[in-house]
Amino acid sequence: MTAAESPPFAQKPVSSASLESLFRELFPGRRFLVASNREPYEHLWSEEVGEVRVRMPPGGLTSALDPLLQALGGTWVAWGSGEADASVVDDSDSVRVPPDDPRYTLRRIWLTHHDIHRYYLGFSNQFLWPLCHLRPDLTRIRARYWERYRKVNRRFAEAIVDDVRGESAAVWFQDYHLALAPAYVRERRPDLTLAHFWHIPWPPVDIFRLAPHAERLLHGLMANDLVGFQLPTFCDNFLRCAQALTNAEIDWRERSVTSGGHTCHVRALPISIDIDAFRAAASGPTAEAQMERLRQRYLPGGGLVGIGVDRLDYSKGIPEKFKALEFLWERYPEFRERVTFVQVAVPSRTDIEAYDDLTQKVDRQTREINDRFGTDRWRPIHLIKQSLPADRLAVLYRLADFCIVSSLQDGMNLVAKEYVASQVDCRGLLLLSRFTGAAEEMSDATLINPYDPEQMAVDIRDALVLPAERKVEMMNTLQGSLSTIFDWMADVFCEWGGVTQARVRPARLADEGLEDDEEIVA
Ligand code: GDG
Repeated sequence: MTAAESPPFAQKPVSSASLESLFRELFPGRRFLVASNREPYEHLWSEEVGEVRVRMPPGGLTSALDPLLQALGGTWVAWGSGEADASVVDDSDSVRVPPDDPRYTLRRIWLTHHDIHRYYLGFSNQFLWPLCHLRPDLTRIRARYWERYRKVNRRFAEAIVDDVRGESAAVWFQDYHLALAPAYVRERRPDLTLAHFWHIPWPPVDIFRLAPHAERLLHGLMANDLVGFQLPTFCDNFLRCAQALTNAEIDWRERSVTSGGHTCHVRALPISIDIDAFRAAASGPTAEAQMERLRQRYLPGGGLVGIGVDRLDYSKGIPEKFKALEFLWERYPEFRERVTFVQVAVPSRTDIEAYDDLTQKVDRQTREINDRFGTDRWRPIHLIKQSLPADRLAVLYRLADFCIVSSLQDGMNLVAKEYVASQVDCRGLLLLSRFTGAAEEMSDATLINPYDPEQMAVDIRDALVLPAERKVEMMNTLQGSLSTIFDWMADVFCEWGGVTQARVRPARLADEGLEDDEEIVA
């Protein structure tokens, strides 16, 4: 049996179908709604005049939630960002998806130019994002950003309430763009059960307290029944913020916060990836042929190839990674012409100055390093600034002898998990920043400190010269520690179902005039 046939991953039999029955068991009679900034399908004008084509924007979460929505048949509320989105919706701004076999409703929220500038690029990405990534120096506080953030969150809430109508529902919010929407929904529909997953770090109270609207943001999230974070530390930070900045009561044993008679539970629920999808894309004859082509391109003279895959974001530590590689080639000349680095860095949020500065810095560093060490036969750094198709990415992960994740702060970091999942031959090394959520689970990675590039160069060298058997051993352990995104969803549902039943049950018993233990005896 080959390595590809016997993945050593922690296997649990969770699939979209079993998630569907789990949902129905935990949330009887409730419809399922998801709300996120990004939509799972975009409609675009095709080359043919008047024709529309559909695209699934790349993104692990949207592609993982889509089969679940397809199985449960609910509604997904999101910003309609595609240029032809408005041309295909009905009177309630909705369209059934997937287009070939419609199974659920995509309900679109329209954003104007000002909305995008102030709610998305402004409050979300120039205030909350830097604040949560411990960069208060990059925050931009503007009253108009906050006002628009409130308005757009209110619009999401109205669409949700309208879509639910007289029915009962479970609504799952995603991420930092929608911190206020849960409170707006709760005002109108106290009977709904609401959960939120916060994908990025939650900062310590000393940082969060500089938010002028800290209390409002906390109350927005506390309207949920469950708020999930990537790590226990983020849960603690959130509860400490609630304790210091609101009048809520904290129950540290239960990890919950109560305000205005409503209790919100806070849990660490680390996210993962669709392991099988990456492994399948990295396996088979087509992948192997593609791998050979890439090997010829990046390693015509042989040697080792390293990979980095990051959005071009200052939280990802790309300049620090390049500095460490520069030290590596400077101090250990034996690695020149022997180690090539491929960095996929897709530009993101390009209208924001800090991102523009970063792009220029990364371009400059690449030029300087390639000028300094490059030869006629060898280019040290290949910088790819465009999004690669998912299957190409999986092949690159498999090809790479090592992967460097050097985030300065990162809620989880899915790239680390994708690299490990795609290591069909089990020989790659993962160098992983201590400041990622992933580092908490992946202790057999080589943990690095991106704030210390000189030491990082030493760590890279030490890792590269490890005996092959040790590398296989480490990769096996890493693969054994991975669980799938479907396990994550099952964990979210179980926690959410548990807290919902605990809330609903006493109310139902009171309606029936029963004491709690009377029903247990019955
Ligand atoms: C946030 C949190 C948390 C990148 N380039 C290409 C491409 N990608 C994909 C990767 C990966 C995703 O983008 C990036 O995910 P990360 O987890 O690394 O980072 P964020 O975008 O900052 O995500 C993070 C995550 O939410 C989930 O909760 O882990 O901490 O910051 O999936 O593969 N995909 C394709 N081509 C590319 O060129 N197809």
